[in-house]
Amino acid sequence: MENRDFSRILHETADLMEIAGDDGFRIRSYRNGAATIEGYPERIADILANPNAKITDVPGIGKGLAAVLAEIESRGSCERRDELLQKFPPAALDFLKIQGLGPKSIAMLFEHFQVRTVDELEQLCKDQKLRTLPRMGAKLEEKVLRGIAQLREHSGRFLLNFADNAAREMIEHLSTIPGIEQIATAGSLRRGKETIGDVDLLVTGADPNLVLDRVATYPRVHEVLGRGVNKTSVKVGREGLQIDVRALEHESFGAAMQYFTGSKEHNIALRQRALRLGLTLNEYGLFRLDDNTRVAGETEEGVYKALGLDWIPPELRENQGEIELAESHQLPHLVEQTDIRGDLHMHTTATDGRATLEEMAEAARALGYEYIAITDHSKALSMAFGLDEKRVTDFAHTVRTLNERGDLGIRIFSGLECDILKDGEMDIAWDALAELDLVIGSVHSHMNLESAEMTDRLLRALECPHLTAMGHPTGRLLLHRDPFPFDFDKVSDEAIKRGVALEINSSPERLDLNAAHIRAAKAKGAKFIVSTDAHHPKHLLNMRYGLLTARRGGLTAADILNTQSADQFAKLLRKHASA
Ligand code: DGT
Ligand code: CA
Ligand code: CA
Ligand code: ZN
Repeated sequence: MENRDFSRILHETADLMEIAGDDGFRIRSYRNGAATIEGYPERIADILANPNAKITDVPGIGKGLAAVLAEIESRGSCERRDELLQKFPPAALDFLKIQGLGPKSIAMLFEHFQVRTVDELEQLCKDQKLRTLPRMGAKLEEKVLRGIAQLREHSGRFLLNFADNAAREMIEHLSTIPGIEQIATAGSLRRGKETIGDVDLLVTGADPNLVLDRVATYPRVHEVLGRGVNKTSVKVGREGLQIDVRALEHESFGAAMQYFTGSKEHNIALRQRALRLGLTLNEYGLFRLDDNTRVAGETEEGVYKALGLDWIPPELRENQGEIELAESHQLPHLVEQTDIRGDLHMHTTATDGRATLEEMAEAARALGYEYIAITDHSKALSMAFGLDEKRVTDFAHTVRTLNERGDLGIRIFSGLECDILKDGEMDIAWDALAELDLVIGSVHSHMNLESAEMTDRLLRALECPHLTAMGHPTGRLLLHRDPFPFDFDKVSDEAIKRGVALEINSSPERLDLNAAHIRAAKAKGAKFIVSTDAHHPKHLLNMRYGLLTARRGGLTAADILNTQSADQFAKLLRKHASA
């Protein structure tokens, strides 16, 4: 249980209590608790587990909430939540996930229409029934319909890191099977897609029966969905992520990897190409149409080669021009982890991070980085204890001294994740920003502006000469909040003109920019930073997900500023400052 999970369950319970019309004071205490926990620097689970620590010492957590938190820790729910889930239809939690529909409206819908399912709610909107209730109108009906479409898109999908970790654990569980040769990840996970429907694993070498039996004994399996001769599908964990495991012959491993990696669109285009060459491609191999001779299949490279193509990195397999590039040997040399020399976005205990500057520096040094930028929040995020002008200037000074002493074994750039206020003004005065090595400008509030107003806000922010990069530029939270609307073309043009980089935020909840935006901006000459937004040393490892996203966007090391050496990067910053 991470703090985020506690916070989510508290919010959810507060929402359910609001639908039920519970006491407002109690609801507020749940919500305040959720907000505190979300930004709290220590892990709530650790505090609960530590006999020498008191959870009631956390501000805003009284005796009542303390008991609730202990319950959530032990079984993922609490008494009031369970009661309300019993009382309301099972779809109540789905209703709460529909953007634009709050607990008060849901209560009214339950009362007046006795809606039980999302489908029924959809029908009500289509029949224009919502507008017959007080304070509901045509606009809300449209909003709810959009929200329902989104909910359906999101449901049954998982964040990349969640699927990645589940796959890794399953692979470890299978790795001791006698005779095993290879266990590989295929599907959307191998392509590095931002959300994952199910995990696809391929296994060679061992007796298929042994493999499929072993899958079912994985401790987190809670349902075996099906078992065939070479394939088994299971659901793991409370969340019910599906894992498909296929046991294969060595000789068809390459063809199976190719087939099950997808994407479907890429595969269809590839099969058409095979047919034009008098070949047929399936998950067992590449065969001649006339006499069924096997042409390739043991390795993926062999399959692509026999089709007259260079091997295509999985991240590019979306049928967006990669096959043509592979044919003419023009595929980009995509950025790799070893190209990355520093991480440029992270938080410390000065604001809402969980580790000190020294701890973050040590973790980054251990990863082999040459430099990091510390970018704590600015004062608009008062909940996170954001920095004001005085603290910004002091911090810049501290970092200069630290670098002069040089005993951290890694170069530190002084930075700030500066809030872009509603009107596009920077949250911190320019002369204080000028003291820093770099500034990431981010939107954290007023995300519901109309597109034109949001565009103006971002263009205004770009006028600040100290801005180095736009942080998580579209504000999306995967499976949770859509990007805020704005004219991406206009804003990225202006960023390019002013030499401001675009961030690829590697946090698995964001992966912002996405691959399509990256591609479009790269085509116009944009520069990028790939950074983790780490709030804990372990988050530095999320670089992996940002890089997958950068690769899906076709980026090479040359497109990314933090592939430069510390000196080169410092020079870039100075040049930008004096431009
Ligand atoms: P997901 O699981 O929704 O995140 O996305 P994928 O791409 O992992 O999709 P999945 O698990 O349904 O199938 C894995 C791969 O198998 C898919 O990327 C391509 C291949 N595949 C599945 N169904 C078909 C199909 O009907 N035609 C073709 N050509 N390939 C398919
Ligand atoms: Ca899949
Ligand atoms: Ca699958
Ligand atoms: Zn941020």
